[in-house]
Amino acid sequence: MSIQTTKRAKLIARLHEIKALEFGDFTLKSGMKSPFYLDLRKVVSYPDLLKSICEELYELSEDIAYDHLCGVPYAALGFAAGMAVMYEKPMLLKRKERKSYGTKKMIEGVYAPGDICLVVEDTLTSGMSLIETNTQLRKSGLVVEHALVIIDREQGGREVLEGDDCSLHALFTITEAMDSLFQQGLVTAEMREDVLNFVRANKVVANTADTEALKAKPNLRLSYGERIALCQNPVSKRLLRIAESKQSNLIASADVATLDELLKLADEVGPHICALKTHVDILDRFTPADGQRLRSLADKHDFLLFEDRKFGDIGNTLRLQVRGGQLGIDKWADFVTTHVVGGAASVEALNEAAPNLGLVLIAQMSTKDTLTDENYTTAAMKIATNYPKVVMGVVAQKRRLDDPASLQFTPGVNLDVKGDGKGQVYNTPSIAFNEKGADFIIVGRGIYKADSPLAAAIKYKEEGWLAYSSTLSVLA
Ligand code: S5P
Repeated sequence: MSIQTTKRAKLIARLHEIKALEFGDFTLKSGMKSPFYLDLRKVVSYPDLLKSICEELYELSEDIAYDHLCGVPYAALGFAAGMAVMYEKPMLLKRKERKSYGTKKMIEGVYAPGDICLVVEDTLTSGMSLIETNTQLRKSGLVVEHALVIIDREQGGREVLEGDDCSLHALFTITEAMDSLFQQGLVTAEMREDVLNFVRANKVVANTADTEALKAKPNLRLSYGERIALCQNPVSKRLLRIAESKQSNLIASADVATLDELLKLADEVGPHICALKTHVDILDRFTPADGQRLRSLADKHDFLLFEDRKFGDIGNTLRLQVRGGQLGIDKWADFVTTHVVGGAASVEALNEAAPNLGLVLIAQMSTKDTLTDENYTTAAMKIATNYPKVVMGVVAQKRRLDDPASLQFTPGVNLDVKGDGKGQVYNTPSIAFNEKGADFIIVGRGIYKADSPLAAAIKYKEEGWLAYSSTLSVLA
């Protein structure tokens, strides 16, 4: 056994000894029964152990360049502070709640925009608290690309973090911890099996090992979190991550006439949406600099920018349109719509011109007498699945593709009216999810024309989440 292995084995044994890792019959906060319980908060009472863990975490981070450390509150504060003192690394503190007086700062400490922050967490389950910390740090202008955790429970958090562009570095996976305890005679083979079976059966999100199994069960409606691992497009991963953490599948379509109205609406409904859909060519004025103002709001409230440009031309023109012109779409948008009337070549041309933009294909329109018939829609959906790295999914009214890696965006959603007298056909969020196979609903006038766009956004968010939740299958 190498020195390295011995050190790690001792560490896990000591965690077991102080009952930071316990086995038995436990009832979790959720009411669920668990054969083990992990509480690394206890470690602060054992300076020797705290020091060893900090040493190990530091070793794990040796190849990562960073300016600051930040622990996810509260459990990881001791570890981040320990590393900061031992290795003279500046630390930042993230507040759990915003101060109600004074500066209202969420991040305490001295830093500059663009500084790199390494995040530290004790245990990783769903990854949601780490993501919340990453989001706050990024909103404050810091760059977050890596996270250190002590124990990864292997319940899917790694994939959730991937969707947040954050690489995970874990001291132990729960499998490694259980193997080591078993080899040291500290747990029985049966106990090890019980724990590993429990984590496998209780995935918060799917991990990569489940990918094939999930693909083999195409009729299951998977959660947004589970689908993060299946999607190859990085913008899809981000969108799914936001949907899961904000519990919102609502895309607000901000078809307002002026830039000022657009910015006001984005700030108002921002906390409740996963993306803001724009038609910036209908605004009274717009330059790429205004795109950056939208970008700041998107970062502030954690939503993506979806420019509904509906491209539809030959490759050369597409390249000029997406990169040039007065709108500079590729400088600020996260994803865009495109018609595929020009065939797969349009997808390739757009991707070549703007490789970071996610593409959503218009496979089927919501209008009464649309020309997107069965054949067209099927062909468009085929193109979507043929380019999984580039295409996020389709705008459609009916799911014909059972590929959980492909997202369906469904417009034509309104709770109050059935149509607009100009061809638009409306359905409720419930019909969109239950009958039309939507993954995300797009709501325009239902929100921006409402007396209170904020109240309307909350209503559509809640209805959308309820409808989505009722269609979920449990991952077996
Ligand atoms: O088939 C479609 C495709 C799109 S992207 N039907 C649509 O209505 N849309 C867009 O969704 C449309 O351009 C508008 O921006 C939004 C619907 O707005 P609403 O006011 O009718 O909810």
